[in-house]
Amino acid sequence: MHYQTLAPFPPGFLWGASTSAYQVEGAWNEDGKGPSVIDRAQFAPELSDFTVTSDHYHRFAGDIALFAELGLKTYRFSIAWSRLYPDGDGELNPQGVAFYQRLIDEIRRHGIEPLVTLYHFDLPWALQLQGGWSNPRTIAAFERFARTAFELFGDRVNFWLTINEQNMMILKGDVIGTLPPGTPDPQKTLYQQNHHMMLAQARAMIACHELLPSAKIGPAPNISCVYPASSRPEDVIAANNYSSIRNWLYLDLACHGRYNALAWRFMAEKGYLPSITAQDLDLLAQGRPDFIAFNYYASTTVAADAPRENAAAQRAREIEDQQLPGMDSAVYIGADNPHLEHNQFGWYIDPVGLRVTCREIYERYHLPLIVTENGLGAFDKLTAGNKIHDDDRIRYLSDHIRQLQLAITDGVALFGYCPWSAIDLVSTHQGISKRYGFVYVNRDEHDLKDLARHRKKSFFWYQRLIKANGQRLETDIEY
Ligand code: BGP
Repeated sequence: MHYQTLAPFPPGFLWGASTSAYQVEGAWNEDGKGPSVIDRAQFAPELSDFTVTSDHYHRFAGDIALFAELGLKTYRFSIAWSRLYPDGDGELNPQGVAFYQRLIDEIRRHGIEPLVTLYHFDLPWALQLQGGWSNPRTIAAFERFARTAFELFGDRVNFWLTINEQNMMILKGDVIGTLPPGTPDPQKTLYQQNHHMMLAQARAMIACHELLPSAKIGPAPNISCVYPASSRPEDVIAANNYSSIRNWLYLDLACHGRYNALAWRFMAEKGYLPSITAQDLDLLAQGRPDFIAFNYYASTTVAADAPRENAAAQRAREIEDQQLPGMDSAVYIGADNPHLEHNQFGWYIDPVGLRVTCREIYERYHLPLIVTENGLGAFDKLTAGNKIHDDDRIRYLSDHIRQLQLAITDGVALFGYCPWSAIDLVSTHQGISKRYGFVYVNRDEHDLKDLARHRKKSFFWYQRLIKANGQRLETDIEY
């Protein structure tokens, strides 16, 4: 649809930016923090580990001052579960509590609204040793952790997110999930874990409404529209299949408290069905989100059966990369999209897909939306005078924000946008050289240098855009 005039971003729109605890904090074993699955995982030796990352734990005051200068209305960050409960479910760690008290106070002092993710990939290792999400006891541990966070910080936090990208943890269980290597019947195990996470999420949403009646809480999956590789009806069915398996399974459970019919048939056909009880279904029905947060990097394209070149090499990449669809030859097969460009890491760039995704989610669930991740990973270079000319990032963000304005004009109730990431941090599986931030952190994969912070060109561009409540989309800016 083409419009004569576009609706403006609503007043009070939450312009923000995001991080997650394990990717930005560092201090992995300080002040009583327990290890998480991330601290026990094996990463490629040429890439940075997660022990120091951006050292935000020690430098948060300076970082928050920079976010205030950037003009953020909201800052999305996560609480490291094992900083509050080193064993996941035992004694509360007072130093962990004190850190998040200080962090939240600092954020509020600058007039920024905290947007808190309860769980972003970093399950406490002690829980993993007892079976992690395969063990139903983890559900109660998560509820306890969530209740503690609501009780401790609920007087200053109005917006909560339950679980980051639960769908990616299930779909990419080998890379960012909680599947111990060598697990027999991995897919069935993952769908049982998924069911347990859904119950944990429902309990957290119920607890939030009970303890903090004026706060708002929502899920934070990675949702992307799925295109058929062609107008062949079989390809459309494949796209439909993948959309249910990748997207709607997770949001139907979170919002309607029921399993998506097609995804259920898929699990039944493959022998992946989780065991569930009647009480589970009651609980799922009671847990209701107030809004939907979602992460979007690019659209996905699938075909019914198109053979692809280099299938084996492609398969290896798909296992490693959360943004690629993968394949299940009877259901969908990841396909190329000749209409889209790639970034330096092979991820597609599709701003229009963000508008499509907003429309699809809003039409299905009629809940307010906030984008909690979107951004360009790039090999940014520090140049003379500590300048970082990240023009590609500016273009990427501008193009996506333009599509958001179109989505708002389409009638979508969007209340915020938080690009990934507020500051450079360590990528899930591609090191610190894959940078996303508005603020550059001076370090390499293994050389920590001085960890100094430098404002990138995109910092000034986003600052101007926020000041104009989204009306300054032009990409040129003096730097
Ligand atoms: C999402 C995660 C983030 C983040 C982002 C970018 O899947 O929620 O934690 O890292 O993707 O991905 P990557 O770091 O792999 O480039």
